[in-house]
Amino acid sequence: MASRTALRGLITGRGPARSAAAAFISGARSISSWWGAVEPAAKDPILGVTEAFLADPSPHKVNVGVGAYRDDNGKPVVLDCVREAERRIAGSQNMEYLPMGGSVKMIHETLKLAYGENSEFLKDKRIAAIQALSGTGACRVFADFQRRFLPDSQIYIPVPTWANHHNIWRDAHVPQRTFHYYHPESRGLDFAALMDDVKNAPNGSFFLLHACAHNPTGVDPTEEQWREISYQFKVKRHFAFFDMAYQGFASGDPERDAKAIRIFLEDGHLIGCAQSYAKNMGLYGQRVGCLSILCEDELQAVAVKSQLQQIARPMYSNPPVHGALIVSTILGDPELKNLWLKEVKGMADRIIGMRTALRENLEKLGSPLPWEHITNQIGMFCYSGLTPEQVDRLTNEYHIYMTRNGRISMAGVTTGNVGYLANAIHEITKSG
Ligand code: PLA
Repeated sequence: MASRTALRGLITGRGPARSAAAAFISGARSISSWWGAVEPAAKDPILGVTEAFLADPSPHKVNVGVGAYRDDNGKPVVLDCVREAERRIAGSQNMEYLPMGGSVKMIHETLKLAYGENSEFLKDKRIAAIQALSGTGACRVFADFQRRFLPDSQIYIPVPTWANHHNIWRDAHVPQRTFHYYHPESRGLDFAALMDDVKNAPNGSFFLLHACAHNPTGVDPTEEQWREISYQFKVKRHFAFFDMAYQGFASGDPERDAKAIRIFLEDGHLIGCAQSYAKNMGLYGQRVGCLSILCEDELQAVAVKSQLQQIARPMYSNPPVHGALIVSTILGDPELKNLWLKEVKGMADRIIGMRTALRENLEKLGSPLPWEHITNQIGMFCYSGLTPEQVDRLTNEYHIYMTRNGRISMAGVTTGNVGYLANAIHEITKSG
């Protein structure tokens, strides 16, 4: 009714109809201004690289931005064990909701990977765990849980870390502190500074630790260093939250890559852990992962799990079913599990081979710079030491896409592009 009067007012431009028209227009303005203050968000430093890559028409373009595994032809990979699991599942899967906490079978198999096949904690039902929306979702639910039950706590995050860690704990309103991790001069671990930060943090602080294949640096503590870190955590009664997004990608063996966690367990820590099947099973878009918290006893684990579920319920209600079924089908069958282990090793080995190839290519070109860190670092990434300006040149002049912190996703390097990549890096670094 009001709008009809307003419309007439607009047409005739007279009398009360005219003011009705004015009111309508200003009303319309206020409606359109609901989102008037919204500015475009900053581009994501990692996923924004993929967007830019996709928009580039150059036939020479190379994407070594996001940590997504490619075969030697640069193609995304669906693992054979996943294909076989899909074949077995086909037709038998219903589309019912999973319970709020997710697939019990998938969670059980996943916990065995982190805590050990014969873990006493699993037998004693001391681990509160829910299926999570991959590693990101696991971290986020944990951060919300931390905020809800220990609202005065903070989280210590390594420098540098996966950029999204900052967003996750920020959005959960948990204050962030940092601790030393990478030593730029040696391109290795700044162990002394790390230990100082652990010692100087208030007793009972929360620390975020990368369980293996640290992103973005590719630098992990040695076993001995992990033991010292664990010991000091015990002295200080700190809480270790392990983000394990690359189990299998460091050494090629998921069991070996769980070593840091096992050391903390041996030392009697009550840890938290985020696990992801994005990388090690190639289930990126399926969003399968697990959040677990080791508790004092079964009773506590039941309580903690119920609260984790309660955090998930208003957020996404329950997790997706298909990826979880793929995982439980693979890990629940010894033959398929063996095939998976072989395929994880295959992916890790191809990356290690590409590290050698990239370094050799740079050295053959006569690069005056040291490149040993390419082969010393482990996991999916090489923290090259290239500056943001040099990365911009790689992108603008050579159509090579990577994050501006100089991180190269070795998983995107292939026999076909390694020469081109090495040459471009040499061209932009040879003058020093
Ligand atoms: N934790 C770390 C340390 C990661 O590097 C990533 C993914 C995740 C968690 C989350 O992975 P998920 O949610 O897919 O399981 N990091 C990627 C992708 C591979 C990304 O930024 O989302 C990366 O390129 O750094």
